[in-house]
Amino acid sequence: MAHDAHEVKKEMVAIYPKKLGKKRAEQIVVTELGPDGAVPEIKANVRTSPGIITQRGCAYAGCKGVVIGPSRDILSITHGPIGCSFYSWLTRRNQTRPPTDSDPNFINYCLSTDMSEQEIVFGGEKKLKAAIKEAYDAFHPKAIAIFSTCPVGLIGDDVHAVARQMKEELGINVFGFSCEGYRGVSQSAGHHIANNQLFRHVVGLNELTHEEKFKINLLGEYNIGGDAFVIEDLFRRCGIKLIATFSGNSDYDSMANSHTADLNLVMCHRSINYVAEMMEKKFGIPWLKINFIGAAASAKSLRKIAEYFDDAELKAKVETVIAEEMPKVDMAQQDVKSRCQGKTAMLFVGGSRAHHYQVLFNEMGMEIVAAGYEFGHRDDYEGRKVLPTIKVDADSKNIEEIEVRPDETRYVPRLSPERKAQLTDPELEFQDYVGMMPEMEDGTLVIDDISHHETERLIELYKPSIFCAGIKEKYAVQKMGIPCKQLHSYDYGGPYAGFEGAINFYREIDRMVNMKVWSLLKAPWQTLEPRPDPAPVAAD
Ligand code: CFM
Repeated sequence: MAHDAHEVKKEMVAIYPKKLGKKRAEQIVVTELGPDGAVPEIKANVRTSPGIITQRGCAYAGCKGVVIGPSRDILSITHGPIGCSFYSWLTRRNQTRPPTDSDPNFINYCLSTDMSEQEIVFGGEKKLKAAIKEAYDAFHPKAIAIFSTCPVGLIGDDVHAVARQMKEELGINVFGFSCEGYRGVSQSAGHHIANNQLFRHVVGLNELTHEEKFKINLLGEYNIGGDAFVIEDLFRRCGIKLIATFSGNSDYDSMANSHTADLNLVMCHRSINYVAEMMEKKFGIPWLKINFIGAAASAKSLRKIAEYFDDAELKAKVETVIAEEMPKVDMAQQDVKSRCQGKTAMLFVGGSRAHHYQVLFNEMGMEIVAAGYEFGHRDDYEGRKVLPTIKVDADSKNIEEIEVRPDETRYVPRLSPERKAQLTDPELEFQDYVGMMPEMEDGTLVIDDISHHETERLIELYKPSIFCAGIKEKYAVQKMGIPCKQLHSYDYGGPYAGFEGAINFYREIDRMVNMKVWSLLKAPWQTLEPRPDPAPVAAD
């Protein structure tokens, strides 16, 4: 398996036409940590080249499906053709648990204006208004969110004007999102659009106060497979008061109340860093990057929170919880290591999990041979320190940047300048994210927006023990004789967060990489003639 990653890269891009090969070569790098902690530059968050078969989704998916979708009592209406709505209906396995059976929970519903030829030609605003009215009469929600699909932008329906009118007419909060699928190069654009509108129309509307000492929000945790339930339980046991999660297992009132917290924890940096930054500017709430994927990472994250609040009692409670959990984790680790040590994994998923899940594989003694994001930006790969050097291209300029100023009455700095100055240890990642690449072994391949051809070549060359991706890749990969774990939906499994989740994950991966069925399959490279070497083309 000893492949030279540089050679693999050359070979992978050699098959492309020259211009495409040059672009892909900038999106494929071999990790190498420089003496000053610098990593190679990667090209990311750029348009996918047509025809290469990408894993990416659209801006509507990022806004409706990812950021707002998991919230249970904001009634979501898709303004667009029925297909957009249908394919965003319960596909993400984001779970929710209303406090009682009589509390609202709209997650099971799928509401759409079912836009058709009539509206495309004569405009859809009338139909949208009628849909909002009908939805209100049926559900009486506190808030209604309207999501724009591609045709809305093309024909010029003004969802924001409709939202304003209906807000006045119904007396509830109604807001729209200009998240047409084409708005950006991937779902990442939709995250930003969702963040902006949540900040503008929800955050800060509920002034409920709390007596508890350690008040936090959890940003960028979407409760896939029940992850948020596990994390909530850890907070409860440590005496940490969770005001709001954006947006797993969340409700409207808690998000509206989130400005009363004293710390924002950022789990998925890619999808929610904008809210963290804006809340800091407007309300003075600092943020901290944490990761509850992996047992060691969970312990570290709890310790970071305790360090931030600098409270002896909290520190002691955190240590008690870690001490209660770690023996079970250690036992499970020992067990799976005996069968998984030295096995290899590849992770190509999203904008944060390709990084976070490396921790779990390492805890099992497994090695990461290649990883990449679908739609991460350079800061997710190289760390936020590269932010000032990122060139803002026309596609990014399309997405609104809200100008935020300190709130006249509600801006309260949570830390003294002296205390802030103490929180500079890079390990703490206080208002910082170090990114994926600095934490990877030298010589590992990092590939942004991987294509189908590259996926196949990687598998043929490295024959990894497991490939992690999503439903679009799963069966293509498995037909090659390699087990594929879905890291978006977790297949039918989870939770994988926290200590309990880590044990679940070890067992699942152990089962998958040691399953005998894979050795009985004949993969194409075992039965077909080897493909001829492509003509060499300069890759670098
Ligand atoms: Fe964040 Fe996510 Fe992810 Fe993401 Fe996603 Fe997801 Fe993901 Mo699928 S918000 S970037 S847009 S961690 S839906 S819960 S699994 S691609 S790595």
